[in-house]
Amino acid sequence: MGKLLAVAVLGMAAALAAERLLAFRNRLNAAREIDPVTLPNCQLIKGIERGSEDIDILPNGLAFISSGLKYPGLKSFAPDKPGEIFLMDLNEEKPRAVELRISRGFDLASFNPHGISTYIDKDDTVYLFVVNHPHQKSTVEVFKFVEDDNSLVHLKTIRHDLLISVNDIVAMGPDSFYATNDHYFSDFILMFLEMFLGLTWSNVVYYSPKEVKEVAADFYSANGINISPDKKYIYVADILDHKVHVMEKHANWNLTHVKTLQLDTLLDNLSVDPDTGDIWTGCHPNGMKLFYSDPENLPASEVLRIQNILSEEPVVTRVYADDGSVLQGSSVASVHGGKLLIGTVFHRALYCEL
Ligand SMILES: [Ca+2]
Ligand SMILES: [Ca+2]
Repeated sequence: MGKLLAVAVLGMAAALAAERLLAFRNRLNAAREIDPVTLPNCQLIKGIERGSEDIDILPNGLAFISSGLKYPGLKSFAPDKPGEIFLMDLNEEKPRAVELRISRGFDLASFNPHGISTYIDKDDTVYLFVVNHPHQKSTVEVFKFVEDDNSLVHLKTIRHDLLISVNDIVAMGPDSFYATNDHYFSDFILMFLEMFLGLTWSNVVYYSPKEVKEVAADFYSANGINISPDKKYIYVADILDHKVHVMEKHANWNLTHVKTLQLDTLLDNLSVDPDTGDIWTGCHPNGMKLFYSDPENLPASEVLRIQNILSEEPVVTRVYADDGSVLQGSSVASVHGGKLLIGTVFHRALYCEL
């Protein structure tokens, strides 16, 4: 009888593990191969070789690019080098990426930049918010951008118990923002278990010096976050659920769910075209390839444009797709005046004229 029970328990455990493995493979879209979509006028950006995870473009065409992310479980081409912020002026005939100098007093050695967001104050001061992972923790760094000097002046480091495993942010004021926590845990093994078990413990947090609170919850893994041009709606990408959530923003900063758009790809960061309101996203068609990063089977890139997300029938267009031979692991796509920048988690970046 004892042996029968042992076999039954083992059998159930094996069946559960197999079921979880299958669900996990589906979350990662592990079976998906892509059809390429090419764009005629693209070139790789010189000087960006080890990531361009997030890109934010000011209305005047200046683009900020975060580079050099070290993220648990993902590849890095320069694991010992600190991260950087690049600037690109899209008004130039042939835009170049220039590394921004960061003011003294900030710990550059542990700089590990991830999601970014810009905010322009009433006095035209430009603030750059950067998710940072010094020593694999999560902080939000607030910088002032000094254009004449191509530099960033560090203003403050924000830490909070609710900012656990921050992926991206969208600035709401000079010292307030919404942030996504892509996991409940920040420890790599626990993060992996959280994903493997399919727990929906990821959330969105609102931060201001006066109040910090969870404003949306129950995501598999909330990743990119951005805001509609009329400032009424917040968009959240759930990377492991292959969805974009539209949330309504209220006066008390709470968010309520409006609608969900289901896609067939792992959506990373979300950008919004300020002129049209279209959402542009950098996506990972197959998350398994991103984690394995096998030189024989490279992680692909995919850029989607979502038009009229609030309408009954939003239009989703695959603008660009590559099997990884040009660009591996696209995480962001941002547009300005007919120009498109595509960034990646740990690889290069692409500049295209549309
Ligand atoms: Ca961002
Ligand atoms: Ca991201």
